[in-house]
Amino acid sequence: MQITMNPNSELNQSAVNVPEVVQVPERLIAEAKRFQEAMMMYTCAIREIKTKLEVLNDELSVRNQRNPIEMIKSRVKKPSSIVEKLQRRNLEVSVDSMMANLDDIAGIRVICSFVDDIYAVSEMLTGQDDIKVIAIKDYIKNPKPNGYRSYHMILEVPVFFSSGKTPMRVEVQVRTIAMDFWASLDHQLKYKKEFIDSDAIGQELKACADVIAETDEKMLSIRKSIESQGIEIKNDY
Ligand code: 0O2
Repeated sequence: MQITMNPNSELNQSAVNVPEVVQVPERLIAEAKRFQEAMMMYTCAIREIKTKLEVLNDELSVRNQRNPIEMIKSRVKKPSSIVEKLQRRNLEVSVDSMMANLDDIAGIRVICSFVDDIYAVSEMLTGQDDIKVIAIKDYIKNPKPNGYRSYHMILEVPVFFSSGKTPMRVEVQVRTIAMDFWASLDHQLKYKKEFIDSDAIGQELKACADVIAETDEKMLSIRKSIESQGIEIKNDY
């Protein structure tokens, strides 16, 4: 079958108006490739730390019949958040600047059952001889004024690529299920703060954070009291 085109048809007119192909500068293509490569490297660094955490959890669950880790979540920071953070700090927006200045491109969130699990897991991880601790912020012993609680670590882990060993930084946030529940909702509600009485809401959120912290403490003391009676605690899921 042969298809013929009317030169005056609308379809043909729009084909005539197709814009010329835009030439993307070589420099931009090279930077985009470097960005893609950097993201791959951060993803691999996440995998290294995640494996270490999973090994610890498996070992402890066999030894103690109880998993200290409920869940592990991870993400690489979105390009828009990277640009926003670099601009907020008045830093150059480039791949080199991102890698030199931002420690939270790779992020892991570890959700533990009890508060003492947070410190046990964190110590076991930082005690490994290939892990370098860059910074620690204990927002559990020193909660943020808004009530935020979590244990933050910036760690450096060696990742072996074809070109050799590269130290990569990963932010690890460790918190209980209850702290995670609060932080997740706080994160959502923050976006609406400009439309509401943020002072009153802030106080209510802080009050919730304090109740949650108290509950975490109570749950830990209940577990200890059960253990002191020689009763084994199991979490099978
Ligand atoms: P996202 O989307 O979770 O990655 P900065 O990163 O410059 O804002 P700093 O001192 O480098 O601050 O880091 P800090 O204080 O250790 O906290 C960084 C991360 O902790 C945040 O990342 C949040 O994930 C979490 N966080 C800190 N404070 C709060 C809080 O009040 N509420 C909640 N829900 N989370 C908090 P990002 O990059 O801000 O966001």
